[in-house]
Amino acid sequence: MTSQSAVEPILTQKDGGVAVLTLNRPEALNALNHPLMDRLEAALKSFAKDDSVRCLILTGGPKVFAAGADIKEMENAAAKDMAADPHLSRWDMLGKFPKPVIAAVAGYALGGGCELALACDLIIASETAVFGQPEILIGVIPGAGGTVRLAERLGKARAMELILTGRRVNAKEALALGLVNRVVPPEGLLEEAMALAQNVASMPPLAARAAKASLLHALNAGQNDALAFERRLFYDLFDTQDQKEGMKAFVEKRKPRWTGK
Ligand code: DAK
Repeated sequence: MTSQSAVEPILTQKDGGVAVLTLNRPEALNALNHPLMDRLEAALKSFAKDDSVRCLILTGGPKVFAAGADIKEMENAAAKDMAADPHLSRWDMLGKFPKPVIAAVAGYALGGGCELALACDLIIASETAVFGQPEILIGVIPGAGGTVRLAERLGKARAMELILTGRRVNAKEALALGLVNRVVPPEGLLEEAMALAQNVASMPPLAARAAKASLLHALNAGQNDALAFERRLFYDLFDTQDQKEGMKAFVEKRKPRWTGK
């Protein structure tokens, strides 16, 4: 590794043409709170401009990728608070990052954590990885691209099942579903991601960017509309009792009682 800067709660590292971003909030399973997302956005902005960076790895380290957006931060929000929250726009940065991004996922990648991985171009999973969109279990829906990007990778039937039930899938099933590129033993995760990233980084950078842009363009016609629609429905659910109950129940470590209101 050539340089290292430790900026909590995101660690950044550069190795040749590859930058590694590590989510670093282990006490909350890397739950994605505002300070973490602020730092992630700042790091992405800086690496987007840095011509020496040709490929990015996003990881949560060897134990957990991310257990989602921070439920404790949004538990009491109303729909209008969510819609007016400037922090939430930070979530768009990764999907719009112009250079190839590889997610290296170990442990839980749930909710917003799964959506972060899905916004990456390639996903290398440790055998310990667990993916899922459990938002429905706390009274909401995926709001950062899950309904759009999971359906893109898995197709309607499989994405619908996972989003309607909140069921988690392990690394093996994720591979069979086409959610990830490959599965590796836990100890080989970063090494495998780095080897792939170095390979991508050795390609002519303008062609690599053009390849990514073209592939996303081909896949994403209509995606902006879909993302905006998803986000609006997600926000609206914050004016329901079921969202308050679902998130409160999570924080209080009990089963929610749904009223359909
Ligand atoms: N938020 C806050 N804290 C969390 C958390 C989360 N998502 N996940 C875990 N933690 C905290 C726990 O509260 C606990 O804290 P303490 O009680 O120790 O203070 C600590 O991390 C360890 O968690 P557990 O005790 O629960 O650990 P377990 O091993 O028993 O269970 C678990 C691990 C991952 C199965 C469980 O923690 C869990 O179910 N977590 C919640 C998963 C989840 O529901 N994720 C979806 C959240 S909603 C948007 C942007 C983003 C989003 C939407 C819109 N826009 C830009 C519009 C995203 C939304 C979401 O992600």
